[in-house]
Amino acid sequence: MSEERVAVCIIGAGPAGLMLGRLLDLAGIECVILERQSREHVAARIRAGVLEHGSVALLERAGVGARIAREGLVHEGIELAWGERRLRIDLRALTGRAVTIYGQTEITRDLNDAHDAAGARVLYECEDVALGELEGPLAQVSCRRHGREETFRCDFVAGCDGYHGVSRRSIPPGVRREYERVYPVGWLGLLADTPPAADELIYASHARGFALCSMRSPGRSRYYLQVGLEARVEDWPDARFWDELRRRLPAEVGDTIASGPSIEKSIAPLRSFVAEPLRHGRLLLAGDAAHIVPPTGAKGLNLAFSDVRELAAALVRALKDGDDRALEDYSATCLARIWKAERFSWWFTAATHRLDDERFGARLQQAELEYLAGSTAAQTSLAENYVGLP
Ligand code: RFL
Ligand code: PHB
Repeated sequence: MSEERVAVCIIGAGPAGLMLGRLLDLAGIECVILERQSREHVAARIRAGVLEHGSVALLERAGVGARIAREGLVHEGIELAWGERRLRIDLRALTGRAVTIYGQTEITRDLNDAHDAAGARVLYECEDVALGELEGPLAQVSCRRHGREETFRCDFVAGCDGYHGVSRRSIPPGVRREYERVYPVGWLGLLADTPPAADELIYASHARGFALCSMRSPGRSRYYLQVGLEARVEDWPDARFWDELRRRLPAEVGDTIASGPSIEKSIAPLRSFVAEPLRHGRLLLAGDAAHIVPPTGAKGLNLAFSDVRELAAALVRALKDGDDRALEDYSATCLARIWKAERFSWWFTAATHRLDDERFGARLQQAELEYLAGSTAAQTSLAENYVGLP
């Protein structure tokens, strides 16, 4: 049994926790990161791919901007497709901004390398992490690691432990309000070392369900198919995936798709979720621990980074200047952005996925896409949300 005092105890070493740790470290604030999984497990999770300008800028500020500047793919537009129609949304022309394609696996690696170089404390394989005394003069976080009980006493706990973590559940039910929408579908993702279908991402709406053509590099593609909640990865051998993908894309795209063996395949259910408030006493939630968006808008990681940017600044003010005002505003400041991202992610999902068998809904969807095709105002609205609201 050991007991230790730190300023900030961060739960979770996903992008939110690792980034917060970097920003605090650079500000000279002592922190420790406790992660349930092994480092290898966290590093192997294939997830986000699209970064807003603000997220790229935050990587730079955290001292890990060099590789994304070299290897990130800057995309100035995205494509929507339905039937044989293709519509390019010119992000640059409509907003002056672009997005960067760079995998979450690479972000995790860059942040971990920076933590290693700085000698930061990122503790993996922490079991039974438990939070206590959140409303007392010092919070307490305990866990078991390699058979040893460890306790941390801290000024603040940052709950960056994702949707399934313990932090959010440490807020009493009477204080916590949760808002949720569950969709009757999931995304089946496939990663392959094949050249991408096109130069830009293609979001395809089809009677058989949504499909997305994305990428990680000029030689590595990432594709997604809308599937039912009963779908299992074993039911989707590669050949079935490639066949289904081709059927959901305009023929001129489908006919040129280069297929190949998958490197990874996984299914994620779609969900919209927000927990309010983001603060309870000495606990502050950030990232997926507080909110989930369906991946259609590519907002999850970007939202996690904007939470953490606010949180780092607020913690620095509280711990260095004794000024708690930014911490008091933290929840409301973040929730304003979170709900806008929830709205956009819900809208983009509803406009492109088959969510029920209703014929009326299918016709509305078609009208939505045709309205977009004919209206610069509608395209600007999509574009400004996609590149990230200020
Ligand atoms: P994470 O990444 O879930 O990390 C949380 C960490 O906490 C650990 N943990 C615990 N540690 C200690 N004790 C406990 N009791 C713990 N419980 C959990 C976990 O092991 C984990 O390491 O949350 P974080 O850091 O908030 O990051 C959020 C992002 O990962 C997520 O929002 C994005 O991946 C969402 N997302 C996308 N976001 C984008 O911005 N752009 C995209 O293009 C994009 N594409 C996607 C996505 C998510 C997807 N899936 C699989 C859900 C595509 C997909 C398919
Ligand atoms: C991805 O490349 O993983 C990706 C791209 C765009 C999205 C979601 C995921 O909207």
